[in-house]
Amino acid sequence: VKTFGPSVGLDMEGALTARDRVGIQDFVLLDETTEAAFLSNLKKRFSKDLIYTYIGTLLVSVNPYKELDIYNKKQMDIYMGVNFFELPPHIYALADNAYHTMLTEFNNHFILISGESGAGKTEASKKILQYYAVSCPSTTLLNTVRDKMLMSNPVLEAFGNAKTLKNDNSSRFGKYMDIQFDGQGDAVGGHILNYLLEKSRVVHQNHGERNFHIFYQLVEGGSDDLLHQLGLERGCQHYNYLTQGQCAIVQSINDKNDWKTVKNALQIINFDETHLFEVIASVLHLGNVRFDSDSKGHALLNNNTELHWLLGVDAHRLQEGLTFRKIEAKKDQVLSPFTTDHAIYARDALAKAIYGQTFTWLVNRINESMENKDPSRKTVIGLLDIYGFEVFYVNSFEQFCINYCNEKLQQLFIELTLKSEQEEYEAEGIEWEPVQFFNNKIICDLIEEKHRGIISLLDEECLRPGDATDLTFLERLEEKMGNHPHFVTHKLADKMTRKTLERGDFRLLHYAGEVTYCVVGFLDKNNDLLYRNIKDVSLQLILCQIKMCFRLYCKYRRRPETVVTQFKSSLQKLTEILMAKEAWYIRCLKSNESKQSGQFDEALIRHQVKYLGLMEHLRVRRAGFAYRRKYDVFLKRYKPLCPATWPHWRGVAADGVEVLVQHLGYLPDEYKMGRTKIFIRHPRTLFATEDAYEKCKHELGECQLRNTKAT
Ligand code: AOV
Ligand code: MG
Repeated sequence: VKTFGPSVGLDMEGALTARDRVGIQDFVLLDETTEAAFLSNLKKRFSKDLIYTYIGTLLVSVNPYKELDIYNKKQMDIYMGVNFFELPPHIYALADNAYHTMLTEFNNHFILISGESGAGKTEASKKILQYYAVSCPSTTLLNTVRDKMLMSNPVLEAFGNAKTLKNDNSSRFGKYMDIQFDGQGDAVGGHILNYLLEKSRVVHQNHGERNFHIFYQLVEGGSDDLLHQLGLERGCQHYNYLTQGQCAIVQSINDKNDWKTVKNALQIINFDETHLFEVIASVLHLGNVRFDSDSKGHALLNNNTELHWLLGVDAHRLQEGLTFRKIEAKKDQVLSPFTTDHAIYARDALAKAIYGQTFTWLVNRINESMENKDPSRKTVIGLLDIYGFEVFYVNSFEQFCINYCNEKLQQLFIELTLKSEQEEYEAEGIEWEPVQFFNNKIICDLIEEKHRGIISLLDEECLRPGDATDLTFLERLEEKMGNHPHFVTHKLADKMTRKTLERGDFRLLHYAGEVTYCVVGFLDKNNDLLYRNIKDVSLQLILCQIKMCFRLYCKYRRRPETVVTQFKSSLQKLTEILMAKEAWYIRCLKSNESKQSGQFDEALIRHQVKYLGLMEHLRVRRAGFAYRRKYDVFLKRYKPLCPATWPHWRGVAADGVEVLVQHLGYLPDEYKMGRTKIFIRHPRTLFATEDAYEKCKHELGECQLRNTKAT
């Protein structure tokens, strides 16, 4: 059971007058729960580089876009094992509390980190991992597990993150990492589940965006020998797959240095990297394969194409796979020639498949290296860091999946916060009035409901033989969803703008804002099919290069489930994993759109505060009882305030608390005695008590107080 309530933190930030200086460090203690007061407090703290604020046990974090000197060993030591409310809010405090609760209660936890693209989720998850790696007790043996856990980060970021318009290091895959601890609190292993990598980025990047970091790191940072061995030239300008976004070189990114970090990390995880980079190089070479067309319009490989760099692949088969489709007619196999468009499509599909498989393989290898070899009892803390909600000028299938995922996490948050609050009151025998939330279940249903949701319609179109296209999918959507309050049809848009719209898009009113999705590519991306003969080639390539486990590919022999349906079931499984654990929340806010330090864009932040449901969360926290604390903890802190409890209370803690609060003059309506905790309705009651405690502390002297506490 958590033994803390809202943080008062007077110890570090001085007496209550500090509220004016640095704001309130727990929103629960704000005098009024208006949005204006909320924002003003956040802004005040942000201006002092205080990026963390609590709402009870939830941590709100505002991206500072600059390095703060608050993430070092010294800070870690300060937070280790200290009561949550006694120090200024920090991500270490949350990490530490989850850890100690896990140890004392021997149960599983997870930390849900949410917020839109660029809000600071990945940074937050790294800080937490570092905290556990550095602060937990250690033995030499286990250090290797920790190193591997830490090193998995730069590797996965290199292969799974990329520069987007929203974030120079944007996660393009979802990641859930279990950190496993033994009974002593030693980190003994780790396991990663990865979710839907944005593979389309391998072959196409929008203006101002890049491919995955690893490609640039390799061609910028790789040694002459390595590049020579892989048949690569130095510099990204030589590669089609690296230059479409026209921003291969970015100021904020140092590919050469990052290359060193990744190489070093790969060594620690014990990788045979050469083979890995052969595959990466193959993708770059593939991207440079060009096609001409013959007099009949059929695709021919351009003369200058050097297929031998696609190491391990029979050049003839590859050429055939890229320019012909193999059709099986009865017992015969017929080769049907491609147009150049088809050939490009086949080439890109192959590149995406190779990269996607390599990524999966990489995650598996990292998991093997972090595996807990000792199966004795263990508990876990799960860290969830997934791509945040994103809206671009043009949004496609990828954004649809990413934003759907964020709807699901918001849904989980709503259910768990409401549920846990309700359960706590119930468990403690306290009556309460629930606060109304906007429940985004309606949007989740719109997307994922069986037989009726957008995903079902999309799959139906994907599986329908004949003339299904992206536009027929759109027509079906309009037909079935036209009246849904969160689906905007063109017809409606027409009426409003009085323009004739011939757009291939639909609009969803997500919990976090409106997004217009362009349907072009939805069917293809959802099918994610590889022509059969190309599939054989890619299998051969991957088997040769990284000796990939054959099982992985065998699954694809049957017609696979569509991409979005696989994603839907993986999210369902994730929800189940999370629901079985105790939750901790970090809500990350993006301070401005231009990635500038010191800029607090009030409108942008207000919007996020709204859709993240922070005000409602605060109200729920305050509606019943803003503050709660276990009897023994409450008594331990405030017992000097009452002669009957000072210096010792010999009876049951609950009785001591009752005597204490009677003495302090708490009115009957102001507090409730639960089964194990005291619940206090208004923060001001606590403030008064805290004030009295501060005064008393001065009078008694720190020393005497501490000695008596210790006994
Ligand atoms: P995200 O994970 O939430 O976006 P990141 O964690 O990658 O966002 O943060 C984006 C950038 O903001 C980082 O690269 C840092 O430059 C800066 N930043 C974030 N948090 C901090 C911090 N605590 N201190 C200093 N700088 C920070 V996305 O993955 O795009 O949804 O998909
Ligand atoms: Mg991220």
